[in-house]
Amino acid sequence: MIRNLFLGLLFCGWTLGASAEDGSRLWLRQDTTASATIDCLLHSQTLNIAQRELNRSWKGVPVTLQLCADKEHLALGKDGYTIRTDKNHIVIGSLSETGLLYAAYHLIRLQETDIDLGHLDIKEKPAYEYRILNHWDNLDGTIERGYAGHSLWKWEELPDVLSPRYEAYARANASIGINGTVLNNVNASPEILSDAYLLKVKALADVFRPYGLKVYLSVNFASPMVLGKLATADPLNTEVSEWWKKKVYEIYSQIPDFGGFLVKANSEGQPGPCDYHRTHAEGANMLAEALKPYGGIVMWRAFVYSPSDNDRAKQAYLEFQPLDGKFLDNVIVQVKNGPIDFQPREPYSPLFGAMKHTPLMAEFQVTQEYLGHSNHLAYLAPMWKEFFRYVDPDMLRAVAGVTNIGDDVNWCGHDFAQANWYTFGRLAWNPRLSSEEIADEWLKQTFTSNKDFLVPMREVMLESREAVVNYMMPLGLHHIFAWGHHYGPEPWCEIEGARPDWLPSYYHRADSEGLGFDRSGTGSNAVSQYPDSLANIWGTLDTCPEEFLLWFHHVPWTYKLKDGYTLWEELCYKYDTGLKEVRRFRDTWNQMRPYIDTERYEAVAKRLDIQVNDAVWWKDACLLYFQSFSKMKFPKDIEKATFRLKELKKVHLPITNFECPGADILPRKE
Ligand code: GCW
Repeated sequence: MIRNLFLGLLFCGWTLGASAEDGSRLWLRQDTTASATIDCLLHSQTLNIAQRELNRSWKGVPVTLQLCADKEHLALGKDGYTIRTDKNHIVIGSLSETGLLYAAYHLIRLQETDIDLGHLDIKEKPAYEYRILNHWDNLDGTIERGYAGHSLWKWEELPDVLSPRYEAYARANASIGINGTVLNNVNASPEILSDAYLLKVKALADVFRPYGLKVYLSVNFASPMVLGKLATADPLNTEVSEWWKKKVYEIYSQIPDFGGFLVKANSEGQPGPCDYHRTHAEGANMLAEALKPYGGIVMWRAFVYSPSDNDRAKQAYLEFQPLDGKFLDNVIVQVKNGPIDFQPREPYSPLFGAMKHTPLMAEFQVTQEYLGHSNHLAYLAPMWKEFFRYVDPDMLRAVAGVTNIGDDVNWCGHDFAQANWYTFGRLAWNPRLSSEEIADEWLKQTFTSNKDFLVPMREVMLESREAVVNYMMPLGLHHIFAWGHHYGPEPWCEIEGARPDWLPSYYHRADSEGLGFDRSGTGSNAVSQYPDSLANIWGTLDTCPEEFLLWFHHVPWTYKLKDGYTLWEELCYKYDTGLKEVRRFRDTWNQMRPYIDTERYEAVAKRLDIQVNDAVWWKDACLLYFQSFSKMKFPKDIEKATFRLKELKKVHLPITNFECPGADILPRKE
């Protein structure tokens, strides 16, 4: 009853919301004046949604939805589909109902992005079977590294009350082909597997199911001890494996299409098989055996590092590579895109390509933990495409994205952060799409197709990630963030007793000679984990691409770069360029007022102001600090420092997960 009431409100909200531009409608803002004929002989929840979507939006010729089990559609798999014009009529075909739903969204997208609809002959097959969002949502409603409010999941109200946003969430995901969601943080509370929470999870799974969205859970490896009161969580102990089997049985009794488990084990203090001198493979396989009879999978994270003499960038490889071929076939090892941790720029993780006998999935971070939270405009497609330049998409079994979604009205905090959710879905479907294509699609649907808006804003989006790299960590610098919140700069940060690999100086290694982490043959030799063809180039100072220079080398301040500038000068120019770029983004945005609604215009403008101030802060903090080592003068043509190092060292942001004041707490100078 309550559920129906909420669903009623939801659909009414779709209509009522038509003129409000608070960002809540994401890229699904099509109006509702459609009147086309939509035919479908069959009925089911999923097909009804597909029909309803077309009924309310499709303005073209009649459309027929057909389930097809012919050779062509069998080859396209369960999520694939065809869309074809047949005389004055469009036929959509798929092996599955979900495929038809995806096709319906595709057709609407074509209409909304002004594609010629005259002679459609489309064949689609997703690159990956698993296209999964990872929520780092805690059961108390907070979100680890979440910057768009509280968790969407109202655990205290579930399962009785179903927020209308659950269905809106599933709909948005289906519209871009995302088919799985891990509901809870990888730093997992065992409580998620309790009877009470499983009922809540089931309630969500029931809402998501018609949209083709499966539910997965992060599990705590010590759950048998905490929930089952066993004396151990040793994966080779029979009582332990029986406990998991029983738990998995309970889950599937309630959620027959449950997707499986995501596990962070023996990483940053989480329990795991290594606590019992077992390997990651032994831990993963024990869970995989429990899930196997039901078709469930284990996504086992390779994000491991411990304080040791070994370069952190090498550790995941050292631990996982020897386990290649030792995982059961329903285990997928989930590897972050880079070897450290979602930095604004990292080379790809060398594990990709080094585990030929193990299914691997890439973990991208959609939430901007290291790219200005929800204050900075940073379109991440170019970053993920850079990864795919080195890692062949066909080598992966799946992709995961750590989501940026919270209960903010516009879902993601920054209106442009919605583009990163959208992009993750589109690239998970087709990693060969270009950053330009995706930006274009998103801008047209989210704002307007007007060229005077589209062209300049596409440019801003495409340049935005490089700008962040420039004003935060150019030339291969990494992890020089402030302690804890990872928002602002703190390259000087020293905390007594802290793990060295959590401190910026571990990464930048600034001294009177130069700057950067020597990972070449003369240093940690992390570069040797890459194929020889790359290792030779990256490991040699003169041939290393400048974007990775300080990642792989400790470079003298006076070393001459390709453009003739010294390292010191180049560093100065990069920070200065980053700042200028963001100012340009703000100026461009300021001219966009005529083309869009005031509400979103103002919201973005406000955040761009913060971003400009933050870029000043980054530039001043890093350059003034590094100058204390280089002892060299600033080039005359860069902008003068606004702040003094002394005053910047005193800045401690009162940051919460929900809102970050940005450089607003600094004396505002522009
Ligand atoms: O980068 C670190 C984050 C942690 C996160 C961890 C991980 C969920 O700062 O907040 O924990 O990565 O990926 O497990």
